[in-house]
Amino acid sequence: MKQLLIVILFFSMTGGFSQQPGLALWYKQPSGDVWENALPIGNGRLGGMVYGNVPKEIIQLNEHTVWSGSPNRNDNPDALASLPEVRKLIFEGHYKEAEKLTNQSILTKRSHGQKFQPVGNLEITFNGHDNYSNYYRELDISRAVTKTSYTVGGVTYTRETFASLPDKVIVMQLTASKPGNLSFSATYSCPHKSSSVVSTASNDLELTGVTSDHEGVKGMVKFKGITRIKLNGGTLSKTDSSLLIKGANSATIFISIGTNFNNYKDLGGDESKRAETYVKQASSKSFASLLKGHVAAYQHLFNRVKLDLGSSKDSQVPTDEQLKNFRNTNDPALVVLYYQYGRYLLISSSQPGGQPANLQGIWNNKMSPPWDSKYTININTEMNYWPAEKTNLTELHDPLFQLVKELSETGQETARVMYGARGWMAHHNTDIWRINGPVDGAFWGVWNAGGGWLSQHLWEHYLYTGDKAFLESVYPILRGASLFYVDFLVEHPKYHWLVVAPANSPENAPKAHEGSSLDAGTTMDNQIVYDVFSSTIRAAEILNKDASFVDTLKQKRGRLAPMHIGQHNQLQEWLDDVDDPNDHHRHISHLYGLFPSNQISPYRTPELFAAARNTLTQRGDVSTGWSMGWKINWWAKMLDGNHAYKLIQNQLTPLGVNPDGGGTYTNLFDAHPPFQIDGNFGCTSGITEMLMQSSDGTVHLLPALPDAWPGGTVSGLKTRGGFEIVNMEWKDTKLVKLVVKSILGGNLRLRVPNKLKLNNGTGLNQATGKNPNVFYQTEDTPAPIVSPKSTIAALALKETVLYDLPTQKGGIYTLVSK
Ligand code: FUC
Repeated sequence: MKQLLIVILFFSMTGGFSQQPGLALWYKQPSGDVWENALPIGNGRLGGMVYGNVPKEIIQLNEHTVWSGSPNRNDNPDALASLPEVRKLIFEGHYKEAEKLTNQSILTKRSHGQKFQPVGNLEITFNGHDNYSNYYRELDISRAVTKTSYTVGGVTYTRETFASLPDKVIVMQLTASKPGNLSFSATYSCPHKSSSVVSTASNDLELTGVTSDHEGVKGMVKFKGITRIKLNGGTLSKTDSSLLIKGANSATIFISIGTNFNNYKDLGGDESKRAETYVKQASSKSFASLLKGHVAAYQHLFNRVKLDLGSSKDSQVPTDEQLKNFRNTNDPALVVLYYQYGRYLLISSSQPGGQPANLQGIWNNKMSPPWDSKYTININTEMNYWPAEKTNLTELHDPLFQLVKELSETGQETARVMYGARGWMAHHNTDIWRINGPVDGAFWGVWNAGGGWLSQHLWEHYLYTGDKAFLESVYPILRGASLFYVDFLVEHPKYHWLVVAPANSPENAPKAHEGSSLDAGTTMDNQIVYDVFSSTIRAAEILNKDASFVDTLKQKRGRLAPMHIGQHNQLQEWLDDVDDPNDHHRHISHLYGLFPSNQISPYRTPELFAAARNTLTQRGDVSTGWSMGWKINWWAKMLDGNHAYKLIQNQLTPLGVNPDGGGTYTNLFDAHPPFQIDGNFGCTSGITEMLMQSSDGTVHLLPALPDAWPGGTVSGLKTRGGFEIVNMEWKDTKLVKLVVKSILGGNLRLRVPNKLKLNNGTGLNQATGKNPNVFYQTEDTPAPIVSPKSTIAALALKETVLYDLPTQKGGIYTLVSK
């Protein structure tokens, strides 16, 4: 009896089955018919939402290439002729007229982007299981496995499901605690008009379909799903469209999906052969060996980072209750769960060789999902990849690099036919066909920095890894992004800087523009062009090539507009001082310069730093999910841990509680609302930035520690310049121990909250001058122009200690507090 009690206590404290306490989402009730209650699994190629329902289980299925349409382009060649007039109208202040002409002659006349579509559901029916007890379900993110269990008539039924990383299929094992008690039927449902479900002579269940036509583009992605069931005991029979299992001891279900998609311009693959190959290979293995292979491949990535912020009794309730209580309790374990869930979601939705995580990662049950679940590249797609490098998942960045590479191919034609420019460009959206024409409307779509911003991810990857061969291979892409701006920038007739025109500051408009967002030389565009030029210059110098092009870029960069501090002591969003201090718009695009870029710094640009803080305060906290995710990063860069934590509280609030704002769904998906995965990734990045930053010439440790986390440990974070935080421990807000591995060698400049020494007792050198480590070079941000009405003053900063530690390649250094 005593032993039983201990077991029960253990289960209720750890969340039941999960192997690492705290690293499971767990619930005492099934999902019902709410998709956002279901638990996501994925292997980068396949996505599944496991409902854990009892009499009728549903696994909603996705495959990364199942998109409406087929290879297509959507440029509008009329743009070239109207460009001078659109620019003239903008420069003369006729913004509404400029918008009208833009909508007529620049906006696409073809597809506004295609839709990421579901494959269908696998539905598994258990007759007689309506009355059940002891219900439990979980997603164990330490192993990437879901589990559902319940009891009916004295028999305990258990299902374990995962999307195998190495074996390319989804696998579900069903067991009954008493032999011969497992009976169920399985079929597919499919929302596609052109689809069919049949059982085959070899006892498989097959789903065949073709994706939708959309906006004049014919749907031509063919997909094939095959479900195979292997039994231990019992019998398998079938109807024309379902499989029937009777009296088994256990069963293993293999779900395989293939499509004909080869790449954005080629649909010549054989979907049937692919689906058959995957199912054949996987079903020849035992469940135990599939599980073992999957967990090993998953943990190879997941286990690289460990975070412990402590726990409390508030952590020991089901995840939905934790979420409900979070903002009124002290539950650091939910922060850790949410943090690691971001890493779990990236591992599950973005694997080398596959498509990048889209607006919903890889999980979507709608034929017409919000914003087509495509790639919104004026923030959302970039945000998806913010955790990749710093949380030690560098290879998962690869699908985004592939997308950038493909956009640099398709975007050359766009640059040429629409704008008469060399190089390549993309506007604010793209899809699996790598369209780059402007979509949705002039207000949103005529933003020319999608390619520029995305190209910075290539440069960042180099800064983290020091991989010169990679830099060499992507240099033409960086160069092409710069070349576009070399040709596209024009002189502003009033201010005489070189500006992007037409432009907008994503999805926001000054009041004076009467509803038109069009402008020239918006702050975000200026910052992005500055970064694109700077990284191309540095890449060319590192690779020792293109000297005359570097000259051109330096000259042009010198003619870009500097940042402006306006009359409300704000960082100006536009060249004119027209910001409204009561504007709570979700985008604060001009803070791109603060994060992810490093043009605004507490130490190098104190006035801009103060202005950025005012802007953040004026815009307010609660907003859409992703906006709050970005704000966590910004407040971390503001070195204000408590404010960053406040944003975590706002984000980790059940949907519906924040008035006019987003939050989090029961399954911890981020709520814009609707579900968008960017907010999950943004928050994971932001929590990292609270603990460690490496963008401002130093490795800054505990830069934004909130009062809520006085002690903790983290291991495995990566910094620019190839340092790995093997372990960092803090107590009573003091950094007590640090173990750093130097992968590339070079100077490690540390900025820390308190004095440290090497563990052999040797003192550390106080840092002096510029950091000689090439990966820590920062550009000299041009001095801002400050409004005569502004009273901006530098902020007082918390004292920190700066050290220089010369490191050797492969060296491991242990530091302790003094
Ligand atoms: C941008 C944002 C919206 C949403 C959409 C997918 O348009 O302004 O809030 O995130 O992308």
